[in-house]
Amino acid sequence: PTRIFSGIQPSGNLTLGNYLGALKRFVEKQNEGIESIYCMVDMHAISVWQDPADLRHATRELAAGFIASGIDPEKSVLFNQSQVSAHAELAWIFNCVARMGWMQRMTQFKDKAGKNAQNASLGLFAYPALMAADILIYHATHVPVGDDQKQHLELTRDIAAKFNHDYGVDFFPLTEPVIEGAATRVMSLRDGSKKMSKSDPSDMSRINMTDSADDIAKKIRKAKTDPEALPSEAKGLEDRPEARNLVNVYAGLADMTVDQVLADHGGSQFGTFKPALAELAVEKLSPISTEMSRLMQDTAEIDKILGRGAERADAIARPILEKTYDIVGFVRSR
Ligand code: AQP
Repeated sequence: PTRIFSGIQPSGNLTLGNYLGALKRFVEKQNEGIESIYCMVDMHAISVWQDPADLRHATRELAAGFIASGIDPEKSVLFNQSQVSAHAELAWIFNCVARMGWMQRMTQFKDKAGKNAQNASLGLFAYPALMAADILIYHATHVPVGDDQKQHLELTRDIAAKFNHDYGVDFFPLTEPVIEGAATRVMSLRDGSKKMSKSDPSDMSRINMTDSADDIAKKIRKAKTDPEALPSEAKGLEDRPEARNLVNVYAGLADMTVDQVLADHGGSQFGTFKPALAELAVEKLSPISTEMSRLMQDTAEIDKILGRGAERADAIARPILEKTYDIVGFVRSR
């Protein structure tokens, strides 16, 4: 049977990249009736230092973002990672299965650790093993993610395969990534070669889900572009990363293909296209941010939802962890 797992880090404001690459997809999967488990991965977030009060706030606001985007906590399982200890427990097993060399190849670690990798946390290095545990503790078959997570998903399969091989079992599934839609990699508004990211120091590089209509319009107006008009076909965007990004975002927000967007807007200058994009972005994002702030007025209710979600998640994870411990040879006598 198909079971979906995915997560988002409460490491800052939710961005348009997180929305188009992840959240919007999650809602579609839930509404297709697929069993879905969605997690605020707070344990991942602290692989880079987080102010405790900010982390608490970001976790609740992220939960509000899920619900405001259309995740129904009755249909889907919605919780924060640290409340289900099986994630951390399975991660230890996977730390012992994964190889140092595999981790050293991870481009996200190289990007985030930067030049001074010796000073990065051990947790940041081991991040993909915890991510594999997040997924495999539920025997999830599919993981909807943005394009940047492809390599981590391959590593998840490698860990599952090595565990199965080392212990001579057929226990963990080889999970498939689901990378769909027109905007699987939304780029920075300031630099078409960099991914739009919560942790980019420049707020002008991203659209936050909580931005006001004015901020959204301003950021799109100031987004870096080239001086050419839009082409009439996708292939005309090949060497124009900034233009391609804005068209992809339009397509993602409007549920259109890139070719459909260009059929309508090919030949337009950015002076015309940017306001159209800003209007569309405000139309799609404003209701979500309004609902997020409404939900954030009652954080006790959010905590209750996360607590209930954690209990449901734990009920699925615990037996899989027990079975894993049994396979590994741990004595269980209490
Ligand atoms: N720019 C993006 N375009 C499309 N999808 C994206 N995702 C992130 N950025 C983009 C997808 O969002 C999900 C959650 O990501 P995450 O919070 O686990 O971490 P991340 O990928 O590292 O995202 P950020 O925003 O860049 O956070 P920071 O700055 O804290 O590292 C994933 O499915 C991801 O693919």
